[in-house]
Amino acid sequence: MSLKVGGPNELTLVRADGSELPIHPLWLRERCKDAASIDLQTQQRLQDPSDFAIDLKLVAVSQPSAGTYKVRFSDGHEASFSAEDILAEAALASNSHDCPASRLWDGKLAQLPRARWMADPGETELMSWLEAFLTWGFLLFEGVPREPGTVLKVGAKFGFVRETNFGNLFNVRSTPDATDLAYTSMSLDPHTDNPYRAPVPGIQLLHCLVNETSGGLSTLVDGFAVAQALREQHAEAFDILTSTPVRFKYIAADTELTASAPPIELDITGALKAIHFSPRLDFVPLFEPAKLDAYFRARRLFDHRLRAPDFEIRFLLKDGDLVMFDNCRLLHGRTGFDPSEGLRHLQGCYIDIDGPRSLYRVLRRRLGRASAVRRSA
Ligand SMILES: O=C(O)CCC(=O)C(=O)O
Repeated sequence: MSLKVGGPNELTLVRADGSELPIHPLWLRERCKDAASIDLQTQQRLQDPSDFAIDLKLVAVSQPSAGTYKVRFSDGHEASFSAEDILAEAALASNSHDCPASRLWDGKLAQLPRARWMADPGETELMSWLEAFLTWGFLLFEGVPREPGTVLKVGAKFGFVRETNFGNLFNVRSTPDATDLAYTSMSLDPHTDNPYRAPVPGIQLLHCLVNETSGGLSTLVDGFAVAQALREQHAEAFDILTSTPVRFKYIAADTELTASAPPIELDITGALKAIHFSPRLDFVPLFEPAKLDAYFRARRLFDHRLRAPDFEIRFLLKDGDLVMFDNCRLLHGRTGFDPSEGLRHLQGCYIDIDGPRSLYRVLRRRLGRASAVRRSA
Protein backbone atom coordinates (compact mmCIF):
# COMPACT_ATOMS: atom_id res chain seq x y z
CA MET A 1 0.00 0.00 0.00
CA SER A 2 1.09 3.56 -0.58
CA LEU A 3 -0.29 7.09 -0.57
CA LYS A 4 -0.38 9.70 -3.29
CA VAL A 5 -1.72 13.19 -3.80
CA GLY A 6 -4.73 12.30 -5.88
CA GLY A 7 -5.45 15.90 -6.91
CA PRO A 8 -5.37 19.38 -5.35
CA ASN A 9 -8.01 18.29 -2.84
CA GLU A 10 -7.57 14.56 -2.61
CA LEU A 11 -5.26 12.20 -0.74
CA THR A 12 -5.46 8.71 -2.18
CA LEU A 13 -4.57 5.26 -0.86
CA VAL A 14 -3.11 2.95 -3.50
CA ARG A 15 -3.66 -0.70 -2.57
CA ALA A 16 -1.24 -3.53 -3.33
CA ASP A 17 -3.42 -4.61 -6.29
CA GLY A 18 -3.21 -1.09 -7.77
CA SER A 19 -6.79 -0.13 -6.90
CA GLU A 20 -7.27 3.33 -5.40
CA LEU A 21 -9.28 4.65 -2.47
CA PRO A 22 -9.79 8.39 -1.97
CA ILE A 23 -9.42 9.09 1.76
CA HIS A 24 -12.55 10.57 3.35
CA PRO A 25 -11.89 14.07 4.78
CA LEU A 26 -13.55 13.26 8.13
CA TRP A 27 -11.55 10.04 8.49
CA LEU A 28 -8.40 12.13 8.09
CA ARG A 29 -9.61 15.00 10.28
CA GLU A 30 -10.18 12.57 13.16
CA ARG A 31 -6.55 11.52 12.91
CA CYS A 32 -4.96 14.97 13.23
CA LYS A 33 -2.20 14.77 15.80
CA ASP A 34 -1.43 18.46 16.39
CA ALA A 35 -1.79 20.21 19.73
CA ALA A 36 -5.09 21.83 18.71
CA SER A 37 -6.61 18.42 17.95
CA ILE A 38 -5.25 16.14 20.67
CA ASP A 39 -3.79 16.41 24.14
CA LEU A 40 -0.16 15.63 23.34
CA GLN A 41 0.46 13.90 26.64
CA THR A 42 -2.42 11.43 26.55
CA GLN A 43 -2.82 11.38 22.74
CA GLN A 44 -6.57 11.72 23.29
CA ARG A 45 -8.84 13.93 21.18
CA LEU A 46 -9.79 17.36 22.46
CA GLN A 47 -12.87 17.69 20.29
CA ASP A 48 -15.84 15.42 19.70
CA PRO A 49 -15.41 14.41 16.04
CA SER A 50 -19.18 14.29 15.52
CA ASP A 51 -19.08 18.09 15.76
CA PHE A 52 -16.89 18.44 12.65
CA ALA A 53 -18.84 19.67 9.59
CA ILE A 54 -20.49 16.61 8.07
CA ASP A 55 -19.61 17.89 4.58
CA LEU A 56 -16.00 18.66 5.51
CA LYS A 57 -13.67 18.76 2.51
CA LEU A 58 -9.98 18.86 1.78
CA VAL A 59 -9.16 22.18 0.17
CA ALA A 60 -5.42 21.70 -0.32
CA VAL A 61 -3.15 18.65 -0.27
CA SER A 62 0.61 18.71 -0.80
CA GLN A 63 3.65 16.55 -0.14
CA PRO A 64 6.35 18.84 1.29
CA SER A 65 8.80 15.95 1.74
CA ALA A 66 8.93 12.20 1.16
CA GLY A 67 6.61 10.45 3.58
CA THR A 68 4.84 13.62 4.78
CA TYR A 69 1.55 15.07 3.59
CA LYS A 70 0.14 18.49 4.40
CA VAL A 71 -3.58 18.99 4.32
CA ARG A 72 -5.89 22.02 4.70
CA PHE A 73 -9.49 21.24 5.58
CA SER A 74 -12.55 23.34 4.67
CA ASP A 75 -12.95 24.28 8.39
CA GLY A 76 -9.60 26.09 8.11
CA HIS A 77 -7.63 23.49 10.09
CA GLU A 78 -4.22 22.55 8.70
CA ALA A 79 -2.39 19.36 9.61
CA SER A 80 0.61 17.24 8.64
CA PHE A 81 0.41 13.49 8.38
CA SER A 82 3.13 10.87 8.18
CA ALA A 83 2.49 8.34 5.45
CA GLU A 84 3.61 5.59 7.85
CA ASP A 85 0.86 6.49 10.37
CA ILE A 86 -1.85 6.70 7.73
CA LEU A 87 -0.85 3.41 6.14
CA ALA A 88 -0.75 1.63 9.50
CA GLU A 89 -4.24 2.97 10.29
CA ALA A 90 -5.54 2.01 6.85
CA ALA A 91 -4.23 -1.53 7.30
CA LEU A 92 -6.00 -1.88 10.66
CA ALA A 93 -9.25 -0.75 9.08
CA SER A 94 -8.97 -3.59 6.60
CA ASN A 95 -8.87 -6.16 9.40
CA SER A 96 -5.14 -6.59 9.71
CA HIS A 97 -3.57 -7.00 13.08
CA ASP A 98 -0.57 -5.04 14.20
CA CYS A 99 0.80 -7.95 16.22
CA PRO A 100 2.33 -11.24 15.04
CA ALA A 101 -0.24 -13.18 13.05
CA SER A 102 -1.60 -16.45 14.46
CA ARG A 103 -0.16 -19.59 12.87
CA LEU A 104 -2.70 -22.34 13.13
CA TRP A 105 -1.33 -25.76 14.13
CA ASP A 106 -2.50 -29.33 14.53
CA GLY A 107 -1.30 -32.57 16.12
CA LYS A 108 1.74 -32.63 13.83
CA LEU A 109 3.24 -29.57 15.52
CA ALA A 110 6.79 -30.87 15.77
CA GLN A 111 8.37 -28.47 18.21
CA LEU A 112 6.46 -26.90 21.04
CA PRO A 113 7.28 -23.23 21.61
CA ARG A 114 9.49 -23.36 24.72
CA ALA A 115 11.55 -20.88 26.68
CA ARG A 116 13.77 -21.00 29.75
CA TRP A 117 12.12 -18.86 32.39
CA MET A 118 14.01 -15.80 33.64
CA ALA A 119 12.58 -13.77 36.51
CA ASP A 120 14.17 -10.65 35.09
CA PRO A 121 14.24 -11.04 31.31
CA GLY A 122 15.72 -8.42 29.00
CA GLU A 123 13.40 -6.68 26.56
CA THR A 124 14.67 -8.82 23.68
CA GLU A 125 13.87 -12.08 25.51
CA LEU A 126 10.47 -10.75 26.51
CA MET A 127 9.79 -9.78 22.91
CA SER A 128 10.70 -13.25 21.65
CA TRP A 129 8.43 -14.86 24.28
CA LEU A 130 5.57 -12.60 23.21
CA GLU A 131 6.14 -13.34 19.54
CA ALA A 132 6.00 -17.08 20.21
CA PHE A 133 2.90 -16.78 22.40
CA LEU A 134 0.99 -14.59 19.95
CA THR A 135 1.93 -16.79 17.00
CA TRP A 136 1.18 -20.22 18.47
CA GLY A 137 -1.33 -19.26 21.15
CA PHE A 138 0.79 -20.83 23.89
CA LEU A 139 4.25 -20.95 25.38
CA LEU A 140 5.87 -23.52 27.63
CA PHE A 141 8.31 -22.18 30.21
CA GLU A 142 10.86 -24.45 31.83
CA GLY A 143 12.71 -23.87 35.07
CA VAL A 144 10.06 -21.78 36.81
CA PRO A 145 10.85 -21.82 40.58
CA ARG A 146 8.56 -24.26 42.35
CA GLU A 147 7.79 -21.87 45.14
CA PRO A 148 3.99 -21.69 45.58
CA GLY A 149 2.53 -18.47 44.17
CA THR A 150 5.16 -18.08 41.42
CA VAL A 151 2.44 -18.46 38.77
CA LEU A 152 1.16 -15.02 39.81
CA LYS A 153 4.59 -13.48 39.23
CA VAL A 154 4.79 -15.05 35.77
CA GLY A 155 1.25 -13.88 34.95
CA ALA A 156 2.01 -10.35 36.14
CA LYS A 157 4.92 -10.18 33.68
CA PHE A 158 2.40 -10.36 30.81
CA GLY A 159 -0.73 -8.65 32.07
CA PHE A 160 -3.14 -8.10 34.92
CA VAL A 161 -4.04 -11.14 36.96
CA ARG A 162 -7.79 -11.74 36.98
CA GLU A 163 -9.20 -12.83 40.30
CA THR A 164 -12.26 -15.09 40.21
CA ASN A 165 -14.34 -17.01 42.74
CA PHE A 166 -11.48 -19.56 42.66
CA GLY A 167 -9.15 -16.87 44.06
CA ASN A 168 -6.30 -15.01 42.36
CA LEU A 169 -4.62 -18.38 41.98
CA PHE A 170 -6.16 -21.82 42.09
CA ASN A 171 -4.69 -25.15 43.12
CA VAL A 172 -5.24 -27.96 40.66
CA ARG A 173 -4.92 -31.19 42.62
CA SER A 174 -7.17 -34.07 43.42
CA THR A 175 -9.25 -33.32 46.54
CA PRO A 176 -12.27 -35.11 47.98
CA ASP A 177 -14.30 -31.86 48.25
CA ALA A 178 -13.73 -30.81 44.60
CA THR A 179 -15.71 -27.77 43.40
CA ASP A 180 -14.73 -28.52 39.79
CA LEU A 181 -13.83 -31.72 37.94
CA ALA A 182 -10.36 -30.18 37.39
CA TYR A 183 -9.80 -30.82 41.11
CA THR A 184 -10.21 -34.58 40.73
CA SER A 185 -7.96 -37.15 39.06
CA MET A 186 -10.35 -37.67 36.14
CA SER A 187 -9.31 -37.11 32.55
CA LEU A 188 -10.56 -33.82 31.11
CA ASP A 189 -11.58 -33.50 27.49
CA PRO A 190 -10.51 -30.40 25.58
CA HIS A 191 -12.34 -27.38 26.94
CA THR A 192 -12.04 -23.65 27.34
CA ASP A 193 -12.09 -22.43 30.91
CA ASN A 194 -14.94 -20.53 32.52
CA PRO A 195 -17.25 -20.09 29.49
CA TYR A 196 -19.93 -19.26 32.09
CA ARG A 197 -18.12 -16.05 33.07
CA ALA A 198 -18.44 -12.62 31.41
CA PRO A 199 -15.94 -11.72 30.26
CA VAL A 200 -14.27 -15.10 29.90
CA PRO A 201 -10.70 -15.15 31.30
CA GLY A 202 -8.50 -14.54 28.27
CA ILE A 203 -5.27 -16.32 29.15
CA GLN A 204 -4.61 -19.20 31.51
CA LEU A 205 -1.35 -20.20 33.18
CA LEU A 206 -0.72 -23.61 34.75
CA HIS A 207 2.46 -24.14 36.77
CA CYS A 208 3.51 -27.63 37.78
CA LEU A 209 4.84 -27.62 41.35
CA VAL A 210 5.08 -31.40 41.47
CA ASN A 211 3.97 -34.38 39.43
CA GLU A 212 4.84 -37.76 40.93
CA THR A 213 2.30 -39.66 38.84
CA SER A 214 2.88 -41.32 35.48
CA GLY A 215 -0.37 -39.90 34.04
CA GLY A 216 -1.90 -36.46 34.00
CA LEU A 217 -0.48 -35.54 30.59
CA SER A 218 -1.47 -32.07 29.47
CA THR A 219 -3.35 -31.71 26.20
CA LEU A 220 -3.79 -28.69 23.95
CA VAL A 221 -5.79 -28.20 20.77
CA ASP A 222 -5.77 -25.17 18.50
CA GLY A 223 -9.51 -24.49 18.41
CA PHE A 224 -9.08 -22.01 15.57
CA ALA A 225 -7.43 -24.70 13.42
CA VAL A 226 -10.32 -27.09 14.08
CA ALA A 227 -12.91 -24.35 13.44
CA GLN A 228 -11.13 -23.41 10.23
CA ALA A 229 -11.15 -27.05 9.04
CA LEU A 230 -14.86 -27.23 9.83
CA ARG A 231 -15.48 -24.00 7.93
CA GLU A 232 -13.75 -25.45 4.86
CA GLN A 233 -15.20 -28.96 4.99
CA HIS A 234 -18.59 -28.64 6.71
CA ALA A 235 -19.80 -25.10 6.11
CA GLU A 236 -23.32 -25.86 7.35
CA ALA A 237 -22.09 -27.22 10.69
CA PHE A 238 -19.77 -24.22 11.00
CA ASP A 239 -22.69 -21.83 10.44
CA ILE A 240 -24.77 -23.59 13.09
CA LEU A 241 -21.95 -23.43 15.65
CA THR A 242 -21.36 -19.74 14.99
CA SER A 243 -25.01 -18.80 15.33
CA THR A 244 -26.41 -20.97 18.14
CA PRO A 245 -26.25 -19.34 21.59
CA VAL A 246 -25.31 -21.94 24.17
CA ARG A 247 -25.74 -21.34 27.88
CA PHE A 248 -22.88 -22.30 30.16
CA LYS A 249 -23.45 -22.67 33.85
CA TYR A 250 -21.37 -23.01 37.02
CA ILE A 251 -22.89 -23.59 40.44
CA ALA A 252 -21.12 -23.77 43.80
CA ALA A 253 -22.21 -22.96 47.37
CA ASP A 254 -21.56 -19.22 47.08
CA THR A 255 -21.42 -18.71 43.30
CA GLU A 256 -23.85 -19.13 40.41
CA LEU A 257 -22.64 -17.95 37.02
CA THR A 258 -24.23 -18.26 33.61
CA ALA A 259 -23.30 -16.80 30.24
CA SER A 260 -24.39 -17.47 26.67
CA ALA A 261 -22.14 -17.68 23.63
CA PRO A 262 -21.94 -19.62 20.37
CA PRO A 263 -19.36 -22.42 20.46
CA ILE A 264 -17.47 -20.63 17.66
CA GLU A 265 -17.59 -16.85 17.93
CA LEU A 266 -16.81 -14.66 14.93
CA ASP A 267 -15.97 -10.99 14.90
CA ILE A 268 -17.89 -8.47 12.82
CA THR A 269 -15.68 -9.20 9.79
CA GLY A 270 -16.35 -12.94 9.98
CA ALA A 271 -12.90 -13.79 11.39
CA LEU A 272 -12.58 -16.30 14.24
CA LYS A 273 -12.76 -14.49 17.56
CA ALA A 274 -13.17 -17.09 20.30
CA ILE A 275 -14.08 -20.67 21.06
CA HIS A 276 -16.50 -21.35 23.92
CA PHE A 277 -16.54 -25.06 24.54
CA SER A 278 -16.90 -27.16 27.64
CA PRO A 279 -18.77 -30.42 27.26
CA ARG A 280 -19.31 -30.58 31.03
CA LEU A 281 -21.14 -27.28 31.24
CA ASP A 282 -23.02 -26.48 28.02
CA PHE A 283 -26.80 -26.27 27.71
CA VAL A 284 -28.40 -25.50 24.38
CA PRO A 285 -31.84 -23.81 24.61
CA LEU A 286 -34.95 -25.82 23.69
CA PHE A 287 -35.29 -25.09 19.98
CA GLU A 288 -37.45 -26.89 17.41
CA PRO A 289 -36.42 -30.56 17.07
CA ALA A 290 -35.06 -30.05 13.54
CA LYS A 291 -32.90 -27.15 14.67
CA LEU A 292 -31.65 -29.07 17.69
CA ASP A 293 -30.98 -32.10 15.53
CA ALA A 294 -28.76 -29.99 13.26
CA TYR A 295 -27.04 -28.42 16.27
CA PHE A 296 -26.28 -31.77 17.95
CA ARG A 297 -24.82 -33.12 14.71
CA ALA A 298 -22.66 -30.02 14.27
CA ARG A 299 -21.45 -30.10 17.87
CA ARG A 300 -20.62 -33.78 17.57
CA LEU A 301 -18.56 -33.13 14.45
CA PHE A 302 -16.69 -30.29 16.14
CA ASP A 303 -16.17 -32.21 19.39
CA HIS A 304 -14.93 -35.36 17.67
CA ARG A 305 -12.36 -33.30 15.83
CA LEU A 306 -11.31 -31.48 18.98
CA ARG A 307 -10.61 -34.88 20.54
CA ALA A 308 -8.93 -36.40 17.50
CA PRO A 309 -5.17 -37.05 17.65
CA ASP A 310 -4.85 -35.19 14.31
CA PHE A 311 -5.39 -31.94 16.17
CA GLU A 312 -4.24 -32.60 19.73
CA ILE A 313 -0.77 -32.32 21.24
CA ARG A 314 0.15 -34.07 24.50
CA PHE A 315 3.03 -33.41 26.83
CA LEU A 316 4.01 -34.00 30.41
CA LEU A 317 4.33 -30.93 32.59
CA LYS A 318 7.39 -31.64 34.71
CA ASP A 319 8.15 -30.03 38.05
CA GLY A 320 8.92 -26.37 37.33
CA ASP A 321 7.22 -26.30 33.90
CA LEU A 322 4.57 -23.67 33.25
CA VAL A 323 2.27 -23.47 30.27
CA MET A 324 0.59 -20.18 29.33
CA PHE A 325 -2.17 -20.37 26.71
CA ASP A 326 -4.83 -18.29 25.00
CA ASN A 327 -8.11 -19.48 26.51
CA CYS A 328 -10.10 -17.88 23.67
CA ARG A 329 -8.28 -19.80 20.95
CA LEU A 330 -6.88 -23.00 22.48
CA LEU A 331 -8.67 -25.79 24.33
CA HIS A 332 -6.87 -27.64 27.07
CA GLY A 333 -7.37 -30.86 28.96
CA ARG A 334 -5.46 -33.69 30.62
CA THR A 335 -5.32 -37.44 30.76
CA GLY A 336 -6.45 -39.05 33.99
CA PHE A 337 -3.98 -40.05 36.68
CA ASP A 338 -3.77 -42.36 39.67
CA PRO A 339 -3.42 -40.28 42.85
CA SER A 340 -2.16 -43.35 44.73
CA GLU A 341 1.07 -43.08 42.66
CA GLY A 342 1.88 -39.75 44.29
CA LEU A 343 1.08 -36.06 44.25
CA ARG A 344 0.19 -33.99 41.18
CA HIS A 345 -0.12 -30.34 42.06
CA LEU A 346 -0.44 -27.45 39.61
CA GLN A 347 -1.15 -23.83 40.43
CA GLY A 348 -3.07 -21.76 37.92
CA CYS A 349 -4.18 -18.20 37.34
CA TYR A 350 -5.79 -16.12 34.61
CA ILE A 351 -4.72 -12.87 33.02
CA ASP A 352 -6.61 -10.59 30.67
CA ILE A 353 -6.37 -11.35 26.94
CA ASP A 354 -5.01 -7.95 25.94
CA GLY A 355 -1.93 -7.91 28.21
CA PRO A 356 0.58 -9.62 25.88
CA ARG A 357 -0.49 -7.52 22.86
CA SER A 358 -0.16 -4.31 24.86
CA LEU A 359 3.30 -5.32 26.09
CA TYR A 360 4.32 -6.33 22.57
CA ARG A 361 3.40 -2.87 21.21
CA VAL A 362 5.20 -1.08 24.04
CA LEU A 363 8.36 -3.14 23.54
CA ARG A 364 8.19 -2.67 19.79
CA ARG A 365 8.09 1.09 20.36
CA ARG A 366 11.00 0.91 22.80
CA LEU A 367 13.07 -1.38 20.63
CA GLY A 368 12.35 0.92 17.67
CA ARG A 369 11.07 -1.77 15.37
CA ALA A 370 9.02 -0.79 12.35
CA SER A 371 5.39 -1.60 12.93
CA ALA A 372 5.02 -4.95 11.29
CA VAL A 373 1.47 -4.91 10.03
CA ARG A 374 0.55 -8.47 9.31
CA ARG A 375 -2.66 -10.18 8.55
CA SER A 376 -4.09 -12.19 11.39
CA ALA A 377 -5.29 -15.70 10.56
O1 LIG B 1 -4.91 -30.69 35.44
C1 LIG B 1 -4.66 -30.15 34.39
O2 LIG B 1 -3.63 -30.39 33.76
C2 LIG B 1 -5.64 -29.19 33.76
C3 LIG B 1 -6.68 -28.70 34.69
C4 LIG B 1 -7.69 -27.85 34.00
O3 LIG B 1 -8.22 -28.18 32.97
C5 LIG B 1 -8.03 -26.56 34.53
O4 LIG B 1 -7.55 -26.19 35.62
O5 LIG B 1 -8.77 -25.83 33.87
